[in-house]
Amino acid sequence: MQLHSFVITAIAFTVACNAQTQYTSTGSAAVAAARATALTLSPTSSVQGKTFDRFVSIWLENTDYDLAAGDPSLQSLASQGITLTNYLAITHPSQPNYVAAVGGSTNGVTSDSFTRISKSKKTIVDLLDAQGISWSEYQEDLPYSGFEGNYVNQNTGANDYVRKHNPLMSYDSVTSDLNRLAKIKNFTMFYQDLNANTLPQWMFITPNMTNDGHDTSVTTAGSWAKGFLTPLLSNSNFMSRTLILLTFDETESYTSNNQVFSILLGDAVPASLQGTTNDTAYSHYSIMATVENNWSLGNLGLGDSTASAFF
Ligand SMILES: *[C@@H]1O[C@H](CO)[C@@H](O)[C@H](O)[C@H]1NC(C)=O
Ligand SMILES: *[C@@H]1O[C@H](CO)[C@@H](O)[C@H](O)[C@H]1NC(C)=O
Ligand SMILES: *[C@@H]1O[C@H](CO)[C@@H](O)[C@H](O)[C@H]1NC(C)=O
Ligand SMILES: CC(=O)N[C@H]1CO[C@H](CO)[C@@H](O)[C@@H]1O
Repeated sequence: MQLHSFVITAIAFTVACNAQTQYTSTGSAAVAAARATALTLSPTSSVQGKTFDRFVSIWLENTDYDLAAGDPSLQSLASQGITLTNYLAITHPSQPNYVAAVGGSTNGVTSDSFTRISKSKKTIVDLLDAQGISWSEYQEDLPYSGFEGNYVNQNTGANDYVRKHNPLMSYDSVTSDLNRLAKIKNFTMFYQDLNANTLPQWMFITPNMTNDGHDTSVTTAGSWAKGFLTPLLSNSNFMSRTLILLTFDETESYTSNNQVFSILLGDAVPASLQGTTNDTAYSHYSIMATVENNWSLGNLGLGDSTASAFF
């Protein structure tokens, strides 16, 4: 119970802060107190899937297809996987794309503002939990597991971790459950889980506002992605029948058809398909469709039920 009250205190503080600062920051004293007691969980499982036993989404930000396709780091990754040449994001701006990728619908979200989606709305984690498939999110610079606000770089004040890029965080069906909040973790925990061989079977990875290209450029985002993934591609604690989707939340341009550069990577990609392209029509809803198909999860009857799966 003590833990619970700390968490509530942090939330109350965050919301109070919000009124003055438009949710850009949370006081470091409250963060330090909550961090000391925040519940963190790293459950594992080994449910065999049809095509893969682990699925990893990694999202970069706001880049038009041609610009991403021309980036040398992304080209280098693409040469090791399958480039999806007809993959569309769902909408603009960022947040509804993230929300839709785990819930099969934008759930009425149309902006990047702080939002909460009714507890009655389900997500992919309801389907994963029902089959005992372990999951976690890894959000770079989230100050502690389950933190519900935004967090700026404590030295520079720059945007760093943002709630709008955390797909599960807007769902009350996730945040009302402390055991679920405890699986929304940061990169410190990612490397701890990697080294301890306790990574889950489903994960969503969001780099910070520098590394995802949002506040920088596709050059930074591509170079981060290549640097992050290269050691993982040969680490057996990460790579064991693993399928990785590297994509962008949306295009920068609001007048294009929202085609985003997307690559499938990992040892679940057959060697014969490495360095190939695939022009099947996919969207962010294909992420859920792929996972649901692989583990026979059923679906939410939303965007996930009509989208094509990658495999
Ligand atoms: C990441 O989260 C863990 C668990 O809550 C926390 O102990 C750690 O301090 C966090 N790391 C950073 C860099 O904030
Ligand atoms: C984002 O993370 C990198 C390390 O991966 C760090 O160097 C950078 O300062 C972070 N960006 C911000 C705005 O804190
Ligand atoms: C690519 O395209 C074909 C349809 O031509 C599809 O059946 C196949 O499974 C697709 N997926 C991948 C990841 O190659
Ligand atoms: C081929 C196949 O359907 N494999 C597995 C998919 O996932 C379920 C778990 O939900 C397994 O029971 C299947 O064997």
